[in-house]
Amino acid sequence: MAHDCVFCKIAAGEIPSSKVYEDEHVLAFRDINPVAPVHVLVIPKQHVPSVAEFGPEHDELLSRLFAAVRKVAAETGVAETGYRVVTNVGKDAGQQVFHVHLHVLGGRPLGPVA
Ligand code: D5M
Repeated sequence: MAHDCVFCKIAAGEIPSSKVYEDEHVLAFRDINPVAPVHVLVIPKQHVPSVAEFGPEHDELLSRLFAAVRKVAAETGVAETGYRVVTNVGKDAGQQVFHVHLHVLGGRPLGPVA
């Protein structure tokens, strides 16, 4: 667990969240500031600052994250209508929380990617 990481604290249950899915390695919870009717964040419980730090040792975790995305999509209904998966890396992308998270967005037509 990284010191002062809000998503590590959510993963540890120290900060409450609106959980959508959880297993031993991954947690999914609703974004506090949603930009779409469905806006869920899928995070590894392990602290990794961004996908830029992923290496071959994270291959299994990456697969688990996308398995969780599919479960979130089914659970929230957007598997039927379509959804977008986004992850921000660094300053120009506007990354605010430096703990890997996949935004799962859906529930309305999303338009072109920025
Ligand atoms: O997105 C970081 C996202 O994390 C942003 O959409 C708000 C969300 N966030 C921040 N704190 C919380 C808590 N406590 N619960 C739920 N969601 C939260 P980024 O990709 O880093 O710009």
